Formats: sequence, C-alpha cells, structure tokens
Amino acid sequence: MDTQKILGDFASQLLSGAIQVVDLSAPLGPDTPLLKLPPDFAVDTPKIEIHTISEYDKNGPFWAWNWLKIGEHSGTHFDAPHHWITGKEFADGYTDTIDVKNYVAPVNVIDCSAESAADNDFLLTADGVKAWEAKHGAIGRGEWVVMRTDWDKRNNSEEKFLNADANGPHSPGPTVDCIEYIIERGAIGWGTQCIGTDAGAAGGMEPPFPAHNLMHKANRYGLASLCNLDTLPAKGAILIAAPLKIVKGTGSPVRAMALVPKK
Ligand code: 23J
Ligand code: MN
Repeated sequence: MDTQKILGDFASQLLSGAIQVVDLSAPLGPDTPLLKLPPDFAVDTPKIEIHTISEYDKNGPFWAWNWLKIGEHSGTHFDAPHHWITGKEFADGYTDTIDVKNYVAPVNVIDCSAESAADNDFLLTADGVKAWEAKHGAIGRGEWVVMRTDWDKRNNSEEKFLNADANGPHSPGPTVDCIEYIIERGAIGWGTQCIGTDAGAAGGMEPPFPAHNLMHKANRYGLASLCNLDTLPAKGAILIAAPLKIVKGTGSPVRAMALVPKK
C-alpha cells in the first residue's frame, strides 16, 4: 500500500467533508458535573474556575486571557495508568510519557442506550461484548472500546448526570469480566459517557472499580464523560483523544473527537 497516497486521499476527503469530525467532548466550565466520592474519602476534585486575567482593560488593554483552576479528572477526560495504584509502576503511565501514537486509534462503539434507559444500573458483561462482536466483528488489538449509554443527554444537570440517591450513584458501566475480556482482546482503552469509566455501583465490585483497577494494571487507558456516541458507527471510526502533557499527570481534560465517514 502506498502510504503517501493514503494520507493524500485522507487529506482530500477531510477537506471535502467526506470524512467528518465529530465532537466527543462536553463543555468545560463551572457547571461541568464532577465526581462525588463516598464520604469516607473526604477530598473531592474542586469545582472548575475560569478567572479573567484581562479582557481589553487596564490589566491588558489589547488582549483577553484567563487562568483556570481545574482538576485533572474533570469533564470529558482521559485516565492515565498512574491514576490507579495498580498502574503506578509504569514509566510510560503518565500524561507526559505515554506514546502519542496511542492517542489516535480505531473505536468500537457498543450501544447500551436502551438497556441503560431501562435500568440506570445496567452493567455490560463479557457475554454482552461477545454478542456485540458476533454482530459487528471482533475487537482488534490497539482499539478503543466505548460504551454508548446516551448519558451525555444528562450533562446539563449534575444531579441527573450523577443520578445518586441514599444508596449511592446509579449509572451504567462494565462488569469485572467485561474489562478482563476487552484486555484479553488487546483493547487500548475503555470509554464511557458517565462521570467515570466505572459504574455507579463499582465500589462494591471485586476488585472495586474494575475499569480503573484492571485497565490501568494492564497499562491501558480510560475516557469518561464522552458525548455524541449516538452519532458514531459501531465500527469504522477513528478516535482522537490526547491529554495535556502535564508533567507526571494522572489524567487530563481532553477535546475528544472522532473521524467518521459522512452518511
Ligand atoms: C478518583 C477516585 C475514584 C474514581 C475516580 C477518581 C474516577 O472515576 C476518575 O475520574 O478517574 S472512580
Ligand atoms: Mn478520571
């Protein structure tokens, strides 16, 4: 294959609109929903703050700029292996040391929107992934697997997005065997549309928070609060999601996007 020609064809199709770029990120600001940990873990990530330095005024007559206060794990964001204790030893497990080639990869989109609407605690199992593969094709090594729940439609309300009651948060996610299976398939990462990569009830699983515990133990990645997965094909899109190059960072907000053929 003539790689130079493929890249040239890709460039023309991108410019003509035959290949479309879909925005997979949520707005990032003071109203962005944030994770609330159980009370025994006292410290939560802080509310996002955007402070004006100047806006064509005495502090900067010709320029506008802001400074930010923002946790790494805020809004649509990337989880690096060092985020979890099981992934702490990987030298290439930080936002500044992960190979950039891992930020561009094919994506498999598993539609769990109907199940998640019917049951907010819906869990995708290994059997669920296998049934999806039987229909759409095998998950390949180096590919993302993302769980479509249409949870992004709740992103304008932290209450609806977190969906918590006295028993804790109710949001869909993966089982332990689901994550074990996609690691075995060679998936590079696991993504969801909820506040984190794990289900609301994942604290009670064994191990707790399997998407974090097992993916990061395998030096793989996570993506949370993804938007617009309802516009992607089950297979065939390319996901681009690069964290900021934060020194020893454990994650970062990302502008996630997908390249898809125009319908
Ligand atoms: C810290 C502690 C537990 C969890 C998380 C962060 C996340 O979901 C995250 O944003 O990575 S579950
Ligand atoms: Mn995170």
